[in-house]
Amino acid sequence: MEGRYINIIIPGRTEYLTLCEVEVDGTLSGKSCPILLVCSGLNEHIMETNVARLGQVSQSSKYGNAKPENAIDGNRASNFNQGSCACTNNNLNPWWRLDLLKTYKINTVTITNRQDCCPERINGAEIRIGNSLNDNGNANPRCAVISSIAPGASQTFACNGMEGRYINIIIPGRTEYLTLCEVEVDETNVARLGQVSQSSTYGNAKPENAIDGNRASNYNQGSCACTNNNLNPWWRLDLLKTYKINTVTITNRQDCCPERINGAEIRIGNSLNDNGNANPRCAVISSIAAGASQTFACNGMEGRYINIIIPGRTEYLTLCEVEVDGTLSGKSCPILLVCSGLNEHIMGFGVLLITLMLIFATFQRLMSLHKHRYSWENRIPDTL
Ligand SMILES: [Ca+2]
Ligand SMILES: [Ca+2]
Repeated sequence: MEGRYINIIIPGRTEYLTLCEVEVDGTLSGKSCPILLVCSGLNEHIMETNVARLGQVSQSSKYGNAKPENAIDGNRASNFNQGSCACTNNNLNPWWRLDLLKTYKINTVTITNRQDCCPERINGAEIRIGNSLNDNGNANPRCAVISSIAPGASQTFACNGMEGRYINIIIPGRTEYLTLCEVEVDETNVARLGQVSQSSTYGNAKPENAIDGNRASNYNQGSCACTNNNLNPWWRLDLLKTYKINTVTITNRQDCCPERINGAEIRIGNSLNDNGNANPRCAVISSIAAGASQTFACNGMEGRYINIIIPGRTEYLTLCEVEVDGTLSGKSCPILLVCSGLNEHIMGFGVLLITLMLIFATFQRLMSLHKHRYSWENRIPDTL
């Protein structure tokens, strides 16, 4: 059922209406793509969290009605006349800024370019991420320089966990219009979807403290997991399903003994042999500076379990935060990419039709080959 309003009413009766929680599972209307729906049915995690829409936006100037909010309205419509693109005037160094109101770890920024005119205007634009408002936020560290984006296309830029409250897009050193039809920002930490355990627990430093979304690294802040001083101490995250792991980010304790983490190994796999510590190794941690967060690339290693173990040593294992960037395995949907790129109802349906026609044509061809061979094999004895 489609609708903007969801009412719950007790009709025809004088009554108290008490609702302890109302949760709604739905998708935005008018943006649907038949193939997208098929794929999103396969994989609920393929759609990563877009935190952009939680923020507030501004831009250096506004062309007509092309307000900055149009770039976070959840609509990738890329024809300017559809009214879903933000656009500045033709100014020097035009910029657009998203204020996420608090600091996020940004994995990717996806930008949808205008389709109906002048896609080259975006060329050279920079994505800046950080916590400073110096130069309106344009002086923050740079995630990417956009060389070009095809007309109407959505391109994703990896920012590898850069942290910041502000995300700016600026065209530096040029008098230009800055047009953004949609900006999506993903902060994905699948660790928080899992369940955790560890070889032993020191005091109240329970394993959950390493996935509480808080990197606070002073032990007394109560956000670090810690084992007792045991041989081969380990911590395990069970993601409940198999994921392809891109990176694991570990935050080390700040106020004492950062060297305890040295030599710890990150293990990823589906086996619980030796509590999961026998799974393939993603990395050996040589050291992490006190209070620092270090990211280890696991290049798509697959597994349900992520273990961190200090092998061959009696030690405390202290983890102030473990963040995992990954996607659900075996459910990847290439059609989704095609479809989300086109993102129009009719185009999506067109792709579906073409796909069905191709499958049908292939089937027909196979059948005719099979028939041909069958009749040929039968005919040989006759002709001989
Ligand atoms: Ca938009
Ligand atoms: Ca923590």
